[in-house]
Amino acid sequence: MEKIINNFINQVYNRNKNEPEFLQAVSEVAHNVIPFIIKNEIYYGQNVLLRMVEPERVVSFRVAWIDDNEEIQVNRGYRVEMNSAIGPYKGGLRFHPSVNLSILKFLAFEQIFKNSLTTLPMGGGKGGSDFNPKGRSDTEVMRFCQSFMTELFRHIGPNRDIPAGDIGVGSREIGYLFGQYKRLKNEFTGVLTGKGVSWGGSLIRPEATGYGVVYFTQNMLKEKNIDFKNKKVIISGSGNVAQYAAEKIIKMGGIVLTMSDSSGYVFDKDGIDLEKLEKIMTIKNIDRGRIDQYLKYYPKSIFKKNSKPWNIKCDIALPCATENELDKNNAKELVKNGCFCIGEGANMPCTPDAIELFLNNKILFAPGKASNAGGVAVSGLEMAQNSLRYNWSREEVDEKLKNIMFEIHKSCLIYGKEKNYVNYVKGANIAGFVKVADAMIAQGVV
Ligand code: NDP
Ligand code: 2IT
Repeated sequence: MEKIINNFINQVYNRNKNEPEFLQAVSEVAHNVIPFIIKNEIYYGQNVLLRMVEPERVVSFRVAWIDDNEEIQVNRGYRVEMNSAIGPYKGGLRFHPSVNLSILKFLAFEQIFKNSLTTLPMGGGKGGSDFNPKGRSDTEVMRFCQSFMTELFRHIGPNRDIPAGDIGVGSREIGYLFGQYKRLKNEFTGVLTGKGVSWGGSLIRPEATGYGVVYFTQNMLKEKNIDFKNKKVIISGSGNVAQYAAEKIIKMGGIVLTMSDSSGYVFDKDGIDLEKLEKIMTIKNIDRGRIDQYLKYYPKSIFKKNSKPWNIKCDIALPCATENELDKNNAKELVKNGCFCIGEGANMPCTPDAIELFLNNKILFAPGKASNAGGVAVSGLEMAQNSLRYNWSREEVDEKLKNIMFEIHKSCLIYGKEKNYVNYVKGANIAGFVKVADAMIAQGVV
């Protein structure tokens, strides 16, 4: 078995030598899915996984724009259209200097399985640019977004490919992108999700990823008759996902001890309550500042520069910043300190050897493609509302989100249950695979 898996991974490696993040994501899926394919005749011999790792289409384009000093800037834009077997391409846009094809292909590949798990009809895609919004004025961001969309608009559409936000792309950027799309096409359609509520957005979409991570984690804890009450939780990141994960945990009676950004983390031993979280939201969303400004308001807390929070003693850890932010040493430290549950809010935040350590220690471990699927799930609900030309209430959307996270958890149990343990990684990978593979086989070799 190991030989067959390694042959497959080598084949993918030979075609994608300079794409370590993409190979990392493919390798994890291959280890779970290939043994399943071999055991199930309908998939055997169809080369479905080999087809899935080849994007249906990748577009890469120049994004030229003029900054506030009237200098011409050039960035690179991308859209990776990975798989449309079960629906139009769907996935976020990331604006960050680290963006390259490897990162977007890993994200688009993960998105295939995540979107399949949501129960909604969405294929997998991802895009973005190496543009760095940090330190840029609103008008610079607007000019960049307009230039980016002036090329992207010909590749997307409400029935073709529907982008949304990710790192560096929030409501401000979605607004500028939508405005330019509408102007170019002269059409008001649901081509992007994460829109403002007064112009086609869904209630709860900003909260959905963070809330969803907490709902999924709650489902895992419930299996062990545990809840969030009085549990010490450490969170990394202080962006969209981290903020709403923190809010939901606080409301469920948990104690949030840390939040972070790329400059370091804050540790508040008294717990970050809703009022303190409000301050963090102002610092990050309105002032577009750094997390250490928290100390200005709460001087008794601690700021650790250029560090990650994983050495703080906790019950539950939610990595909500970025890929590969939690390695094997961090995992060892967490387990040693008594942490018994990890819920990935970010995409692929734990390295493969960290995950192996968690699984070997029978830690409750939720992989991002299951636990952070609430964001894209509510994006799917936003698409449904746009098609209906109707809006559901906050309560209705929240209830649907809870149900979807419950169903994803249930799907993980189907394929992930082992003796006295649930391997959610295996469960999510196989459950996500089956639906897409069935559709691909039904649609022939395309
Ligand atoms: P935001 O841009 O809102 O926030 C990102 C946060 O992570 C910030 O605190 C940022 O710090 C930090 N961060 C980003 N890059 C790095 C890095 N290289 N090293 C350390 N810290 C970093 O993004 P989101 O909250 O939307 O996304 C966070 C994660 O969740 C990503 O992995 C994303 O793919 C994933 N995700 C997002 C979804 C969504 O709906 N938004 C849905 C599902 C997954 P700083 O402010 O200093 O940059
Ligand atoms: O990684 C993700 O699932 C997202 N960034 C959200 C994608 C979406 O289309 O809402």
